[in-house]
Amino acid sequence: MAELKDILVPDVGGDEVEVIEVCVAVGDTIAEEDSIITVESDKASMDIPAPFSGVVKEISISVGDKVSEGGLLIKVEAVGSAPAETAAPQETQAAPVVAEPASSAAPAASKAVIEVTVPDIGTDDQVEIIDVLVAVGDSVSKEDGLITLETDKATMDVPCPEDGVVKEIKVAVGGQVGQGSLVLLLETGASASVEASSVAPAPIAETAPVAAATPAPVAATSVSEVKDVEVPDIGTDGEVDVIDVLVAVGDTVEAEQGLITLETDKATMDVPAPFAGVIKELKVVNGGKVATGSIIATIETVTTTAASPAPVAAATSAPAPAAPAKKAPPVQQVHPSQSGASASGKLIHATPSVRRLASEFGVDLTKVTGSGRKARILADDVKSFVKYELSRPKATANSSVAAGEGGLQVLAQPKVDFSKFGEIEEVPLTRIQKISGPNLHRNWVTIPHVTQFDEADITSLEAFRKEQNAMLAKQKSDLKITPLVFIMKAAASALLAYPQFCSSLSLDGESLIKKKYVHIGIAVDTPNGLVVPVVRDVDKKGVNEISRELMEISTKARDGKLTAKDMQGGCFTISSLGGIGGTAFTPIVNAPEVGILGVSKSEMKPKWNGSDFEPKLMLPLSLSYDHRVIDGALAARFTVHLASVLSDIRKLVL
Ligand code: CAO
Repeated sequence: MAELKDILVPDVGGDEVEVIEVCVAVGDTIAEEDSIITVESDKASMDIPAPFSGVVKEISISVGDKVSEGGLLIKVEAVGSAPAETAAPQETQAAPVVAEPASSAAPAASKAVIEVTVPDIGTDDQVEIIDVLVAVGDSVSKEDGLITLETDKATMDVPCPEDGVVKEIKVAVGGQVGQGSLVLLLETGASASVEASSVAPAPIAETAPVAAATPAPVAATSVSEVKDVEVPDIGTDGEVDVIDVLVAVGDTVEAEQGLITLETDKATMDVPAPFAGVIKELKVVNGGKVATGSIIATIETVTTTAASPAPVAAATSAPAPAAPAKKAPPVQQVHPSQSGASASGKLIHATPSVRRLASEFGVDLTKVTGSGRKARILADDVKSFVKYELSRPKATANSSVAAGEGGLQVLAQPKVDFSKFGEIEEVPLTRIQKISGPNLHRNWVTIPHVTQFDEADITSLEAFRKEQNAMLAKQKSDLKITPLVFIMKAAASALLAYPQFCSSLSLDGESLIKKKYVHIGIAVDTPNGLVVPVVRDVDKKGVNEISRELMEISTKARDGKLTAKDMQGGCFTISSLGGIGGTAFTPIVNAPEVGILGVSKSEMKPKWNGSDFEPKLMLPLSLSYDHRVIDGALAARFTVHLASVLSDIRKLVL
């Protein structure tokens, strides 16, 4: 029978860590190594994998809880396991997320060269090295990334176990490593060199086999050191202004975190902390001056040395006294959802906390330029990116809109100095252009447009229109009927016949809002740009009334006297370029409407009547529509209806 087993918090490299994600639910079947929860310490986030497969029966923690080693996470009904027994905590623990490095050396006074090996990476398999982040001769701080590994689940950095100088690198990009593989030799300042030690090298501290080891108590010792932080080479001999002090005494800072901001005559720059620690003293003030080598602050660094939880069996059989083995900082394991490789394939180097910050702000890390070592993205880079994105001009008529709704990304406009090629003049956009441009752009990129072309035989309509205009002229009326008025009437008829065109998509895209009125917007060309006043209840008005209204609103539009109300409430738009020319065009849907009719110049064409060619005045129609709402067949029916009404306007009274 299946037994119920506890899964406990393994060694998480610290006292308490916060649960930031619970990756399983009661009833889930989990496989060995599947992530159970993600926890976050002040240094890293890490997944805790299942030590065995089974079905989740009970979850004892939730997001926001603080957990520590040995705490109960979940109860799992192990599949195909032996009968239940009283499991000692270590028998049911997940494999430790943090393993011991092979940095073992006996104490001595001089420098030491230690071996840095790959800690527990949560898999027994070999994984690929996708980046080597340091070079021989580099000074590295504790927790600096040394190499980046990629498993099938995540990318992770192998951090440096302590401050030192890289003496020799034993791996290369593209190589394969596993737990315990030698990464590099590090010369450290504090502990002994292997050669200097008279005692036999201590056995490399390994994580005890999960089912057999009883960890010995961990004896931790902390050594603190107060170090000066100087202004690095700032590329100038003189003094520069301190324009911002980014930290205060008592602050805990991470390596690479900005301490102060300097301003030269060429640039502003942050001076980062070369190592992590606590600010003990600040030697600069806002508005002060510094030069290369000036002391900025003193930082207290704390180095914790912990005895290895060596297996009992190993400890008793070890012939030589084991030198204290340094506990590696936790591997900065990245949750699969934040894997180092972006969708575009670009590798991103950032710590989990930076990735988390980016995801809180919705920042796509592939767009952020890293200013840390080897282009590593720092928290400040994410913050600067957000500041820049918020401050830069939004979608204007000629802008390169980097991010629209739906994560639309487009390439930035190339910067061209046109004056290099001849004389130029820069003219500001009109107010209308500045407003309509971004709207047109949004509609163009967010609405899936299709344009249906058709033509209407308006031979008899034109004869009728001319008769009417002749009569109006005789009556000394100022009224003049243009083809557009009949097109508006025909459109109203088509909107009533196909009400789908008289609708708008709800904002959540879940429903259609059908309008029971027929208000039609007319695109009017004005010296200041395009405006779209609305003629209301076109279906209920006569040709003369619409003609008068059209004349009034187009005059008002050209005089710049339209009010916002004049331009609201449209269900459908007509853009007529017939008075100018052209054979067809593809108008842009005027959201939230779903259709727009473009009208081009009518033309006499020979039309076959079955026995002869007849001259017919043909009016080109271009119907653009939102394909999310309108199907192609419906659009074709709509234009056929329009053409049929325009060919025989008696149908308007049917
Ligand atoms: N085919 C042939 N002749 C046409 C025609 C057509 N489709 N449409 C209009 N005409 C004729 C008219 O009959 C008139 O001729 P007469 O003076 O001989 O009678 C002449 O062209 C001018 O008409 P109009 O443009 O003054 O009047 P209208 O009612 O057709 O249009 C308005 C009014 C306000 C829509 C128009 O002036 C306008 O601004 N059109 C531009 C719209 C526009 O810019 N759309 C593009 C939007 S996308 O950038």
